Amino acid sequence: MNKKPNLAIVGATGLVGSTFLKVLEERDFPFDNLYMMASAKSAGSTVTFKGKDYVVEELTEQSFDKPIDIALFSAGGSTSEKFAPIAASKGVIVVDNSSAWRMDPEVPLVVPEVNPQDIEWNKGIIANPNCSTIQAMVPLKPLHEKYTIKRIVFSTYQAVSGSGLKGISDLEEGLKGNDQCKAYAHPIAGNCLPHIDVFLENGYTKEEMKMINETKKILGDDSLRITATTVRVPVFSSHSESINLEFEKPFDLEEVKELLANAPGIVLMDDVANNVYPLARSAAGKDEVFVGRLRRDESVENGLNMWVVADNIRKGAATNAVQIAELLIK
Ligand code: NAP
Ligand code: 3JM
Repeated sequence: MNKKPNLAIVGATGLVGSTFLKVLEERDFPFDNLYMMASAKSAGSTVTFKGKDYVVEELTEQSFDKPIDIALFSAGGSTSEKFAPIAASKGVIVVDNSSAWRMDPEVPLVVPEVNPQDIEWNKGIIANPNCSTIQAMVPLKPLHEKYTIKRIVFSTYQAVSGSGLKGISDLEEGLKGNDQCKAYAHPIAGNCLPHIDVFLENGYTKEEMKMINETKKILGDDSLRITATTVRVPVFSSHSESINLEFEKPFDLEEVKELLANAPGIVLMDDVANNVYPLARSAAGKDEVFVGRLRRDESVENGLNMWVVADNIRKGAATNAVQIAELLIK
């Protein structure tokens, strides 16, 4: 792209949308015109970007008739399902944060540190993976390249901000003793809910199947054996994950630490003698993926355990999408 792009933010009033704006501003993303879009509910309201007020417009089938180069979508799956193809048909490149298009074989699913080359075959829609998948891929990629992963066990501890403003409100109210359930089937305060997104026929949740299927697509390896349990916990920001890996090849633990410490987008925090390991509260507001508690799984031949934490709204959603947009204008 030679000129500065025209941008649209779809879902600009939401939690992810407002974080798009924060990240674009912090990274000084170049743009010419900027359009803010949301539902009819917030049409006419304003959002501020770089000190300027922008009027939010209702997303309609005509929204992309004006010249727009890149649209960052975070307005839910059904909105993306309907409007991403309309935008793409008008020459817009959509970076979509929902699960609507991720597994479509015509749509690249991209984590910039892992598979930036996949952006090239986009046909107008590029999907941002699920938050839990994104933070896992950043450390798994260099390990898979070097030692060849055979099997993965994901166990997640996910923040309420992943459920948008309703999830945050359920935890805030719950901490005050009001067990409201706007986002969840049960009170989240004082609980761990082994239930994220809907249950499927195989007994897994959709969130668990997103992690399994998206991992295979991003690492380009359908033979990987993967299982997952995803859990919502009473934490406001940042998802934590226990990841258990089994490799084809033997590894040296010190070499693994060095590999991860030098990989892009990772901060190694592994000094248990001084109680140093990744924590949700210290990862909040950051763009990197934090990795620690590295230790051998002594129950199998080439097994490794680790603890991986990242801000689910930043690297898990907005930052990853803005990094994709940065690759598009490079
Ligand atoms: P949120 O705070 O509830 O915000 C939802 C946004 O979508 C609001 O701006 C809302 O506009 C807009 N919207 C809803 N229905 C719409 C419609 N029919 N047309 C246009 N805009 C509409 O939710 P959030 O946490 O920001 O999440 C938004 C979406 O991002 C999620 O649904 C999910 O698909 C995706 N997400 C992805 C990840 C990830 O892992 N990559 C993480 C979190 C979320 P109004 O103000 O007008 O209601
Ligand atoms: C994260 O359409 C919806 O209700 C959105 C559900 C949702 C998703 C999704 O499936 O797109 C909420 C939070 C995600 C996601 O990243 O997969």
